[in-house]
Amino acid sequence: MSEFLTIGEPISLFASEDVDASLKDAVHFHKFLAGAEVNVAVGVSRLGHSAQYVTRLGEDPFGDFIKDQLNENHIGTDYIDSTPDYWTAFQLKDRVSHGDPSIFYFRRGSAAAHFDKAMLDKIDFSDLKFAHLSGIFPAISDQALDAFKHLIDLLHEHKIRTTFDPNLRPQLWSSKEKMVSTINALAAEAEIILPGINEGEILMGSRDPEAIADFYLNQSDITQTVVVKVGPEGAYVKTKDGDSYTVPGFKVDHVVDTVGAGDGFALGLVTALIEGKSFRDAVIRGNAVGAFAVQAPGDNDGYPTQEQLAEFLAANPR
Ligand code: KDG
Repeated sequence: MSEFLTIGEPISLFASEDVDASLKDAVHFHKFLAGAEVNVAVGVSRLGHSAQYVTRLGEDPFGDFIKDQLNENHIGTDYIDSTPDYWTAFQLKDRVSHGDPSIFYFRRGSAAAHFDKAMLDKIDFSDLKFAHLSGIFPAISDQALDAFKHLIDLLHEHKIRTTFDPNLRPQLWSSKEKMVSTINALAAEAEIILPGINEGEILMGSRDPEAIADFYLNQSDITQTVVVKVGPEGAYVKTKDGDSYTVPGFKVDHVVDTVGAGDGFALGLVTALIEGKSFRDAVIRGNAVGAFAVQAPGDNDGYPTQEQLAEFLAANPR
């Protein structure tokens, strides 16, 4: 088995190369592997840790592309099956000179949305050290939500450490109320929760990092630490025993694309914890991988190797 596992919907991403052109007008696109959870698996593997990715693919060119990408990135595919009945998802992303790009999905009723939870009973949990969960997979269908809850039960049974990133995607939910109540209930099952500051406003009506952390720490005995991502300023950490601190982010001269930075943060944190680093050092690594991510056009193409990360941290000491 692997040290790391995640479940998600992989997506073929067509990222526009035409700066500030709308998706309607853009003509040049580059194809990448994307999907929040697979992004994390890519980065974990690039940093030298074994990773398994759980999903369902369609039997189509996008599914074949994703299989190739997973193999090239040395990500385990033991818990992936495929179906001829549904397509593999894809998405378009525009290229902007400032701010966050817009995304258009082609994913409703996808193969991953028809994930068969019986696959989860095949998982070998023996060497697993961490599982990363995100609010996207449970949003894609009721079937995926049901499978996600089953995976949470299995992770608890096997006493596996978990991170949860709310990753709010309002387009995927039938209502804001359902999104908020489901995401907060799922977050309560995780040891470490990684909300973004903008998500706090939607999930508990606050942009105050401490109030966001307190909400999650008070709602569950399972949650031990909350890390609120505050963008380029870094991350605010609060633990169950009341310890709190802020870890500043790294300055980046030229931001190419912000998507994938949150996933980069998660993978930096998780890999450092797998390696037995302190929580503060894990947050520093999370910030560092986030800084790498925003300098590349795809979601995960900027994530560093061990050598690149070590060089960066040596040149930018904290
Ligand atoms: O976090 C990056 C993701 O937003 C992107 O890869 C696509 O999974 C995706 C999603 O649903 O937005």
